[in-house]
Parts: sequence; C-alpha cells; structure tokens
Amino acid sequence: MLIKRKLGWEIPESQVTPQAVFLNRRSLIAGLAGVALAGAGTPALADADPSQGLYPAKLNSTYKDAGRAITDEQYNVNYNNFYEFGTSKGIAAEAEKLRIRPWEIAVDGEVDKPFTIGIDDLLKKVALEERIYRHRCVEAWSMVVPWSGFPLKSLVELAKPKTDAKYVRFETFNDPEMASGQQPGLFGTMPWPYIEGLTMAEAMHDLAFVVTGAYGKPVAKSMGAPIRIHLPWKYGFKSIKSIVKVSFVKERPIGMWEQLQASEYGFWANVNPAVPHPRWSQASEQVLGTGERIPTQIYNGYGEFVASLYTGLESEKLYM
Ligand SMILES: Nc1nc2c(c(=O)[nH]1)N[C@H]1C(S)=C(S)[C@@H](COP(=O)(O)O)O[C@H]1N2
Ligand SMILES: [Mo]
Repeated sequence: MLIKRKLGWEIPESQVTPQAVFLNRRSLIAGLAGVALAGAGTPALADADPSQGLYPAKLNSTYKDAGRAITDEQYNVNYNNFYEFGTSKGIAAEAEKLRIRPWEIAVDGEVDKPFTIGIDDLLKKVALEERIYRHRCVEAWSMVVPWSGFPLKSLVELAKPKTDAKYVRFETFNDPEMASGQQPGLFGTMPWPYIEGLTMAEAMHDLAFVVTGAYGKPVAKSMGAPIRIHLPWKYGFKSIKSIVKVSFVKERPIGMWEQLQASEYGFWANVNPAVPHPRWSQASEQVLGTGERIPTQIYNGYGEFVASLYTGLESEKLYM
C-alpha cells in the first residue's frame, strides 16, 4: 500500500511544474501514486562498490563555496528526476535496481581510435576532486551538491577527438527490463535512451564536470551512478545520468527532451531568470530542503566563468 506522507521539505506536487506534464495528464496521476518517499532513507550504498575507497576526494578550492548551504543528502538522494525509473520524484527505491558493475563506457565517433572502458579503469586514469555546485532544474527547484569527479576535459583528452568533432553526445543505458520507466507506460514510451549534447567548447570548459561521487562517496544510484555529468550553468536536464556512451560528432545532437518538446527544452538551456519557460516563470526557484524561494541568477550565477562561451551566438535560443 502506498501512503502519501507529507515531508516538511517535500515540494507539493501541486506547486511544481513537472517536465512530464506535456506527456499526458495521466502521467501526473501515475507520478502522484509513485511518490513513495516515506522510509526510503539513504539507499544502502553497495558495500560492494569497488570505488568506495577513492572517496572523499580533495576539495577544489575554486569551487569550495556555492554561496548557499549544501542540500541535505537525504533530500538529494530521495528527490530526483530519473525518468528511467519513473516520472515521480520518488524513484530512489526503484533506482536501486540499477546494476552499476560491470559498467562500460563506449567512446566513439570522430576520435583517433574508438574504445570501451570500464568505470573502474577510467577512475584509475583521472584525478578525482570534490566541487560544490549549485544545480537548477528547469522545473524551478534547486539544490547545492558536493560532487566528486573530474573535469569533462580530462575525458575528452583521453578520447583524442579529431578536429572535425564539433559536439559531444552522451547516452544513458537503455534496459527496460532493469528500468521500469523505460517500459511502455500509460502515456506511451518515451524516446529512450536519454541523450544530451554539448559543443566541444562547452565540454572543454573547466566548469563541465563528470560526476562519479557525491557527499564523499560513490554517487547514489538515484542520482545517476556510476557516472553522470553536471553542468551547473545549465538547466538540470542537460546533466545526463548513468552514461554508457560518449560520442564525438559533427552534427548538433538532439536530446531526448528536445525530441519530446523542442519548443520547451532547447539545445543550449542556459539558466536565465528573464526568459520564462513557455509554461512557467524562471524568475525564482525553490531551494530544496529549506522552504525558501530565491531569485534565479543568469547562468545560475556562473556567468563570469561561462558567458564568453556564447559571444557571437546571440541569435541562438541560448536560454531555453
Ligand atoms: N538519464 C537521465 N539523466 C537525467 C534525467 C533523467 O531523467 N534521466 N533527469 C535530468 C533532470 S531533469 C535533472 S533536474 C537532473 C536531476 O538530478 P538529481 O536527481 O541528482 O537531482 O538529472 C538530469 N539527468
Ligand atoms: Mo530537471
């Protein structure tokens, strides 16, 4: 039996503006029924995770302070968007079904030599660090997370892309047997796998981060184990989880959200409070775990670092 228990920090579904709304009203109903946060707790993180000894990683002093309190781990692990495991925020228990070993990442496209690498071998080739980043979901909620991982640039350098590679395309697993959200649902099937993309310049930017840990340990399954990215100046849907493929391509990738609804989820998706989403304002955000509503900042406050990436692109839809 599912009992919908109200937790103090939980944003009532009636106050959020879910990305899933356009799918069908029925998806909302299914989402409500799926909010089973009560008792989920912090999922017991695989004592078996062979990467556990790598954490906590050393804090990078450039990103040691996000200007706001770190969001409590409990909220982060139990309030997620991970549609592979369902459309509600309460997918943490279901996401425990994610099998994170063996985990292989294919690197292909316009590279010197395509290869596949296991997550633990990849972790041996990079230097892990901790960074405290703000995260802003397009649904107008936000959080602050102590991520661990390595600059995306390091992965690009391992891949050795050719000069004609213009974009990086990321892909999540597609395994409907493991991930119930990938099965045909009440509202049809979403166009799996989850895909997202960046320009090479964005991928090489120091802020672009590959996440393998959070809160001083391997990243929780609900947050995209064993490897995701985080792009703190963009809306959250760009920060793809549980990556199995990284491709260097010539054409601009079309993300899964863009494929679903191009008018609402564009390629650039840089945070801008002055540009409303077609269905809601982006002027402010609800800070998870605090009950607080604060103004949203352009580029989520990272403009001094990233604004120059977009000079000359003013005619593009940079903020949706
Ligand atoms: N594969 C995959 N990646 C994903 C998503 C998803 O549903 N599937 N949701 C995105 C959205 S909309 C957000 S806001 C963040 C949420 O990350 P969190 O659950 O760690 O807060 O992950 C992004 N990455
Ligand atoms: Mo999001």
